[in-house]
Amino acid sequence: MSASSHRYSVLFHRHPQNPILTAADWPYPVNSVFNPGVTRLPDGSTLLLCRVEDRRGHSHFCAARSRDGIDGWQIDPHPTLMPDPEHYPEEIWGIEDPRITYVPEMGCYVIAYTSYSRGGPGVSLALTRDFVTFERYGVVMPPEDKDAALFPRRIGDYWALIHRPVTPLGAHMWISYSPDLRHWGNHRLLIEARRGAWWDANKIGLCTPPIETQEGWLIIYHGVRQTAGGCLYRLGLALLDLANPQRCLLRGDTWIFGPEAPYEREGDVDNVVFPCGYTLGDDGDTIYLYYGAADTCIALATGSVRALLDWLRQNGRPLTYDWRDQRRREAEISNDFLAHT
Ligand code: BMA
Repeated sequence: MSASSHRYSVLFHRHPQNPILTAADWPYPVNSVFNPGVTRLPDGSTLLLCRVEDRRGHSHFCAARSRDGIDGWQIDPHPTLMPDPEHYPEEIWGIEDPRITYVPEMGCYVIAYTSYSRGGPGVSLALTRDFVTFERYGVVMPPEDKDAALFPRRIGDYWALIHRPVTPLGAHMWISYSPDLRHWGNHRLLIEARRGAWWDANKIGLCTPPIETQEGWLIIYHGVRQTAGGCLYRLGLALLDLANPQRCLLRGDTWIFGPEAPYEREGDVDNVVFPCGYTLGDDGDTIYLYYGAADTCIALATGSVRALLDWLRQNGRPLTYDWRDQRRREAEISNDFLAHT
């Protein structure tokens, strides 16, 4: 056995300047900044659409732009997108955790975010071309649902969205389809939370939008382990079939990134790493993963898409969901849901 096989591989490296953004950087008073949506703009610069929490506990979004995605951030002097509860009552307690997908066919960015109201968290969509003006599509997945992102192109004729509804049987990842981004159906169970002692037992959710590779859609997801000392948010990997993303080809058993650094261990919510977006370097392989740390600040870790795929090939296991099996699980979940309501 080689020396290296005694250790788990390190797939993401924390940036030495972490945390790269905190509330102290903000041009107006805020409690915390975390869980940013991310995109690379046409000029190569990086835009973070940060979740900003005020001292009421409500969140809005504020854009921060940087030429190299590491420092020199230009932060909008005022909130970029505020909740609009007068027209969108589902946003009365704020908007959270944006995930940005650039959609070439539409020539715009589609932001999937959590709209939070008395009904609980739901999934809303907003479209923008410039991160200055936004067109809201309203709620597309009613509460309780969150952790959603759109695929960048149609699958066949339909847009596809990954999201995480909560049912009495657990908080699993689902995929749904739409002809127009407004009407959603053909809901399919995609990846289940495991049970018991697993790091990703009971509650999982998508992190960044799916990453298109030649081998499939690379998925980074979070698993939530509930312990006597609170929750632990960690990250794992899966791979979906390129042509038919409701087929999960591989899923890793172990987590690949978790709270270790002091700014991840301690904050408003301890022990959380929560990425909502990434950029790819000019080499097409380096992945810059931006994440909220302990619901308090924003940090960056870098890795290699090729290395993530190699790791999955070596450590992932095929989910041999056959179609009937998946149908059976979906029936179980809806029966259980009905039994509890
Ligand atoms: C999740 C989301 C995230 C948050 C995380 C840890 O449910 O609300 O916004 O970072 O919990 O508190």
